[in-house]
Amino acid sequence: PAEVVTLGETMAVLRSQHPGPLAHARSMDTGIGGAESNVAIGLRRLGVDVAWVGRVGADSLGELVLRELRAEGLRVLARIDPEARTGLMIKERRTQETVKVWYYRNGSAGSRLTVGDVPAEAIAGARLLHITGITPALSASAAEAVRFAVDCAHDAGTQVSLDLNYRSALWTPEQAAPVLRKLVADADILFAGLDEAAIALGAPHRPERMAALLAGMGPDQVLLKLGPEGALGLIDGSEYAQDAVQIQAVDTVGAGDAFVAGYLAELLAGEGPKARLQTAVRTGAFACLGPGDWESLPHRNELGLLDAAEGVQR
Ligand code: KDG
Repeated sequence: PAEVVTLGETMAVLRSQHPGPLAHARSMDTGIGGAESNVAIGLRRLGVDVAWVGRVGADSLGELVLRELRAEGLRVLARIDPEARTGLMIKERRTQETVKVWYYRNGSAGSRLTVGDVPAEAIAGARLLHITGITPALSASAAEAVRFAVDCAHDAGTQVSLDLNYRSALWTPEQAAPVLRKLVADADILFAGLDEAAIALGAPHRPERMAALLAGMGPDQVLLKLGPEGALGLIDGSEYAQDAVQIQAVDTVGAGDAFVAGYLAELLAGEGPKARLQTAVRTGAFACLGPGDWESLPHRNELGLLDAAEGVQR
């Protein structure tokens, strides 16, 4: 069985090749993206056996999604939904440093996930279930599917990892807060950015205080992602501060997912908190080095590349 099961929506991605308004882009690159599958790919590249669960439409973009996920070595437990299209995300590189994301995912196949799509046995046989706060925002049936997946994990003693991943295009903080709070209470491992933590808590506080408050709600591992400032962990009652790896970011979309993959891969490998955090900031940095959401994620033997003194390796 897969060591990790994750479920969510993976979309086709179109992205402009050059900075500037999309209205003037004459061509675009195609790809795929989805927070959970980004994590799954990151884990796979670090040696973890992962299953991804989701829906795509009976269309070419759905084929693109499935081909890419399979090519990355994931176990793909997908339903092809003939009644809806595969969701689409467009990335507009407006300036060299800024990317604007546009969703075309309302009523998409991925958002039509239901309890019936959730593989209870695979979750029971896994060591870890990874979910995000995106899926419950997609539809009522997707929210139910996430709840059911968590219940399956609890029944079987499978650890639950949650990334809050608040997306303002999908719901308001007021809508998200109660749903996220319930999920936090059910999670063993929690990942959040500071803004997301403040949404779940109802108000912002100092990072250390937010980590403590979130841990008080249930998870024994709370990881606050601080972007270029690194990360703060409250792990089994001890605090850990981790600096980021300094890089020249091309596109930060997907960095959070990469962080999650790095952390979880080391956790599953039996590493302690420091090693988990060190790999997490490293994989997070890798994700920022290319324009795709996951393509530049490292394989295990590449983790040291960011320290390489020699630019060319022969
Ligand atoms: O974290 C990156 C994801 O946000 C991106 O790949 C697409 O899942 C996605 C979303 O809903 O934004």
